[in-house]
Amino acid sequence: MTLVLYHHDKSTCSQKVRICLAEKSVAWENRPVDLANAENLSPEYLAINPNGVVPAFVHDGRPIIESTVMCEYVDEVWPDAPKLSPKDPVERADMRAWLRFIDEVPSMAIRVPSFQNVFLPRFLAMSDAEYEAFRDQNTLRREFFMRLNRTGFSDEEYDNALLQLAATVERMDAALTKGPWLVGAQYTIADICVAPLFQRMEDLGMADIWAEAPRVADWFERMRARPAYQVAFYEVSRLTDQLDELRLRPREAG
Ligand SMILES: N[C@@H](CCC(=O)N[C@@H](CS)C(=O)NCC(=O)O)C(=O)O
Repeated sequence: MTLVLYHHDKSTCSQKVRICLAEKSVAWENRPVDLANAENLSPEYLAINPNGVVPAFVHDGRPIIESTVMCEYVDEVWPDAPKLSPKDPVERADMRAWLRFIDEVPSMAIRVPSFQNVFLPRFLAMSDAEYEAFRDQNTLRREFFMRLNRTGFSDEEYDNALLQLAATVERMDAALTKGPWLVGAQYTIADICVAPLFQRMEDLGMADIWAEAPRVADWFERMRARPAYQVAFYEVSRLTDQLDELRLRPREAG
């Protein structure tokens, strides 16, 4: 059985799948996707993931896409311990509701400070025409790049993203009263899927978002202490591992 992982060191969606694979001790073949050179939009990659995003994996010749789905797949195909989904249908539904929320709210919101504070110089260096060509080649993300508008998001959009991240922290802090994990006693895919977003917020200098949420702070420490987390966040996989490439704009990152 071979599993070929198409991913990017610093992509939060790739990081969650890497944590999952490490929890299950699943070996994978490494296929880095060069996002800076739009390899994700090459015909070869689109044949694996028609959405043109990372990650994806090919397991025994079959492509599996969507990071959250990939995590559930790994848990189902490698059913041995640790089991990362509750057996009880109510708890399982709770986990899946978290997964949906994580995909729809904080995973979308985190892109705003990431692009605004770190990835923007790449677009500032483009002419309007170059930017439009770049934006239009990716149908699924076109609307996002319309809003980024080459020179950065509006303050309104930026503030809204921070509010969504803060609301996520608040919801997690309430859920963790039943802790130590998001759905209670069992560590699940929900914990795995949201953890890289916290790593990203910390790397963006935004850790004070959970300064008033001690249960979340403790949860993040528990998360980080897991050997699988260390495996997934190998050297060069965090934004701060390439500090010289970072161009943080402190205005917003507070
Ligand atoms: N819903 C997708 C989202 C994947 C996604 O947005 N991936 C980003 C990296 S985290 C990407 O590939 N971006 C392409 C780019 O930056 O050009 C998933 O969870 O797999």
